[in-house]
Amino acid sequence: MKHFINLNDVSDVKELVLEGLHQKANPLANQNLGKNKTIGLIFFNSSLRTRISTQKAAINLGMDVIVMNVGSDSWQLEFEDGVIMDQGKAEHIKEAAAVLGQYCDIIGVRAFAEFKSQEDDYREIVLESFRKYAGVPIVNLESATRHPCQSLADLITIEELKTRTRPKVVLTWVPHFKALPQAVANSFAEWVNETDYDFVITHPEGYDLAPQFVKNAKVTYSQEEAFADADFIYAKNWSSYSQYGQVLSQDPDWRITPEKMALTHNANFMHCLPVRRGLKVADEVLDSPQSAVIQQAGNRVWSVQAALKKILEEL
Ligand code: SN0
Repeated sequence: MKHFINLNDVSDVKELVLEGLHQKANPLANQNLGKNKTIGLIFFNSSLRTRISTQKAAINLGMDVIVMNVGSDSWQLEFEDGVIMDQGKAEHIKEAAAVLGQYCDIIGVRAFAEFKSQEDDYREIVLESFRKYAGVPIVNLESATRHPCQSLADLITIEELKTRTRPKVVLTWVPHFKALPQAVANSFAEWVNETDYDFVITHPEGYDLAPQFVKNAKVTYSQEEAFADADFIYAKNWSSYSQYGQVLSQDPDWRITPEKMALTHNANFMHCLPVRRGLKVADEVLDSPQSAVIQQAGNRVWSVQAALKKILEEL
């Protein structure tokens, strides 16, 4: 694998999920693969799981790790071509990415949607600039539209927990007062659409995800209908795509409660974390044995370890 930016970089999703499970069973089996290789992790936004799980995976593969927070620790970067740089941004991505590529064998980048322009966010200006100018493989640590490390961990978790060969998987919108990115939901839909799971997306009107992610998934505005017979409830808030970046609803009726979980086929509860207790989901659900959120977060190590292994094998 050359890069791990989006699903187009992956030749076989099923095989990558199996690789993740294999890494989990044999965490140190490829300890020499990354020897004398350096990964640089560049964060434009906050992180807990992504930061530590990627470091852990890189260490398991024998790599050295360098972490940088852009903004607080470095120059502000310009991404537009042909501008006169007479404002706050001191360095252009053309130089910054190329220089980082001189120091690192692989670069991981986290850059959330900025919500200033749908077009800029959806053309993935930050990640694609790194791909263009760094000259080394790029790993997406959550970009404006996608979070593949999360989605791969999600599929690994579903494979571990499923009790039916073709589980019913439900992606449900939950309320939040802030405008959150669509990346996790987009990416989850994109990856689940590669499986043969029965896949349903439910959200209030106005929250349809971009069509290229929804594809042929069933969409319903009735959460109750979606939950019937579900094996997995994947909760996530996202802001509107059509009224880009806006919070159109904070309806508390969309919160996940034990009563709603009772409508399902004894479903596992999933969330990428961080989760705001009480706002999106009741404590009783998160604290119940049905909650898979810690196992899911644990699987973040094996998902990125599988992706890094594939990249290292081709370096
Ligand atoms: C991010 C998101 O994409 O929704 C990261 C998820 C992995 N989540 C948040 O920004 C949550 C912020 C909050 O205040 O709850």
